[in-house]
Amino acid sequence: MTEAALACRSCAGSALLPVLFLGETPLADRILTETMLRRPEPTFPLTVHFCRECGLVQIAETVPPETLYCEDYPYFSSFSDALLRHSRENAEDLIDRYALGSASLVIELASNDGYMLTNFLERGIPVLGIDPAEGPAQSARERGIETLGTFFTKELAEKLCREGRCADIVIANNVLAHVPDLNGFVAGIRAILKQGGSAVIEVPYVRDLIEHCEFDTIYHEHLCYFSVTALARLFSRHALTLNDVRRLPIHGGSLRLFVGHDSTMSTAVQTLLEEERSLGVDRVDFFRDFANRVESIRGELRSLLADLKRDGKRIAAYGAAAKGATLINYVDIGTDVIDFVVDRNTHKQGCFMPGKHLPISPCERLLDEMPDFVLLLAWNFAEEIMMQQSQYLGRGGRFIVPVPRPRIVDATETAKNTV
Ligand code: DWN
Repeated sequence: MTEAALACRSCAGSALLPVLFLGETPLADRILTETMLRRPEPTFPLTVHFCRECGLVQIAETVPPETLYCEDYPYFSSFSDALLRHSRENAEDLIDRYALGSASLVIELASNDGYMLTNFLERGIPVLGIDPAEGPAQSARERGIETLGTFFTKELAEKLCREGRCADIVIANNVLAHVPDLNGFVAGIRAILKQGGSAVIEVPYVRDLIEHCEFDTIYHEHLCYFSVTALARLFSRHALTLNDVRRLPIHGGSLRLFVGHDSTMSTAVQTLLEEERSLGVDRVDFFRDFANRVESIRGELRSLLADLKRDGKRIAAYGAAAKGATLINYVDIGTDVIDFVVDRNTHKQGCFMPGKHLPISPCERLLDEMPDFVLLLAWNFAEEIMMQQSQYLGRGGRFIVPVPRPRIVDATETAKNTV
């Protein structure tokens, strides 16, 4: 059963204002097998709120993490070359920036299949992974990365420190938004981080989400949607400081945070805080018209797909992504419109997407069947995917990119973009 948060997940304030309701939706990463199709599929309300006291954007419902990150959690980070490149660059930068070596310890929270820690291990730097999803955790162990198959908590942090395993670097990419006990998680980071160490945390940036209308990145795994304003307040509550920050293009726009025990705050942090104040990201009005823009995208995409189907066009989709599940269920795109979805993740092939039960196939099916259009559900990897599918484009295939507004991309446009 879920519980609706009646208090802010960060400051515990009661001034939560609703800004968007995406309906009753299935769990976005709950890919279904044939057998699971025969059982009722759980759905949960998806309601976004803004906290007027600390500025945190968050969903009200909390689905138990044990339900979300169970044995067959299907998300494996290593299926994206762009993400692997992004992670390697991040690791190499950290090794240089903090002069990491054999006497250092890098601990990653939500280490998935070891995609990130492997870059440190190859350089002889001791690592430890922590991830409750057994499938990805086992993949990490098979590549030689010690991984604790559990959730990160303050208690675990204190236990590791008692065992002499405090961290020079704590990495936490795309996990801070996922934890129900946000304050406990940050208190754990404070406990496990050595003096002079740094927690390097990546989160999707709520400013990009709103400005580019990335409503499909809202689903039950993502409990929070962070601004620098809300993050600075969260860390200071635990005697930590947001020392530095960088904006990144990954996942539709993210922040890389550098958090530590010392109280310095870089110009980059001050600048983003000032920009958020002038834009109003720390006030509910910034989010008010978001719901209207989401509704107009829904209408435009439904009309475009209906027109194409009326013209006898065959449409597939690319990327059985969690964000894709939000999109197809909120926009109501079923097997009457989409014939199949392709995805490189072999754990998802042969299964079905949540809610609309779109069948998932290997990517080769695109060239085998040459659908006229492909709805790009994994739009955050558009460049990588369109390069990979250049043959499909070259044979006249076209992609439909759904956000920030639905648009058709063909070989000529991708050629222009690669110039
Ligand atoms: O926070 C999260 C984000 C960071 O990643 C997690 N909760 C779950 C996940 O969300 P997602 O499933 O929307 O993420 P992706 O990585 O955007 O999903 C991409 C999908 O597309 C994956 O199923 C893999 C697939 N893919 C592919 O088939 N061919 C991806 C690439 C790059 C490709 O070339």
